Amino acid sequence: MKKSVFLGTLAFAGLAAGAAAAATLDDVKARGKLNCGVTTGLVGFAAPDANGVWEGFDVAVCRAVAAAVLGDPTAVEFVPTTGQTRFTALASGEIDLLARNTTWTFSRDVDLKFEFVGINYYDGQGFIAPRELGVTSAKELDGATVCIQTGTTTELNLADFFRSNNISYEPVPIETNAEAQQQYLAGACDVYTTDASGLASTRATFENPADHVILPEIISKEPLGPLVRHGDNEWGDIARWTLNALIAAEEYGVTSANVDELAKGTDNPEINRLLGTEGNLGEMLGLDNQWAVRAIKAGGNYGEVFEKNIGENTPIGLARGLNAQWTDGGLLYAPPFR
Ligand SMILES: N[C@@H](CCC(=O)N[C@@H](CS)C(=O)NCC(=O)O)C(=O)O
Repeated sequence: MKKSVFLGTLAFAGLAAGAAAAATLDDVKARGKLNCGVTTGLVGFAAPDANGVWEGFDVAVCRAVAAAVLGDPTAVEFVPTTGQTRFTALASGEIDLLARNTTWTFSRDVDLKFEFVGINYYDGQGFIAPRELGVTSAKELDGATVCIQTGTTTELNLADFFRSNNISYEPVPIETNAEAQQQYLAGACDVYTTDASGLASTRATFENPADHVILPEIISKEPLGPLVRHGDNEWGDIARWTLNALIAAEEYGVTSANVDELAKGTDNPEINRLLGTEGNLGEMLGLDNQWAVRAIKAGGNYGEVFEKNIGENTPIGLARGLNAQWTDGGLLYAPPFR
């Protein structure tokens, strides 16, 4: 008797979990739009262009997911979030996906109950200072005022770094990157600290970028990646494998230019499974077999997205570094498409 009640409860819990698991995909399809959380603006990563159209390296993740799920990379409602508001926006269901240079940490994953679906940029925290200050190392910053975005890992790492080096600082808390930029340029703080990619982006918008130096210390690991709510594994799978599809596409030489041609079939079984001419991976995701073709066409493979938005030929000027493919000495490594 007891046993059957117990089993009944389990069966019910199973059904409830099944219903929850389908929720985000169904919601997105019913709405016809993906609600994607991004920054309030970080050039190269996420910012509206002159026509108000969002573009950037993180924006590309939103567009690829929208293309995979809805067949339209423009079917995205971009929701600007700050370091403080991003997690509430995701937890409350205001957004379906957060793609906003967010560091994958234990407590965000486990305690805040999110699911990081991968890493789209391996980063670390750095410092920028006016050249005229003559500082050559972060260890010389004893007593400095430091502009810092609240609600970030940056805040916590800064405290750790100064404490372990036995030096002191005065934080100047700010909410957005735009505010940081303004305060820093106005001299409200001696230095600005954030993810090194954010520093490169910020410096690129300065009138005289060469008047500012990025100090040599990288004081933390900041694996940045998109995340979804914990507990909706079906939706998490879609986001995870869309990002993996962009990474794998680069590894296999599938680009926005040749994807249509390769989607007719190739001699490479992995490419065929990725592009849906062999197997039924799309169906396993609850999508169709062209999902990855559409994701890749949206903004190109990972390498194309990188080069177009933040690469060495853009004002941001970031080298691939750790973000090169594993076959090129980097850390990018998509699990097998099989
Ligand atoms: N990766 C860190 C920091 C993220 C962060 O807030 N970065 C800043 C500077 S790179 C940013 O995105 N600012 C854009 C904005 O203010 O909307 C975290 O996850 O806590």
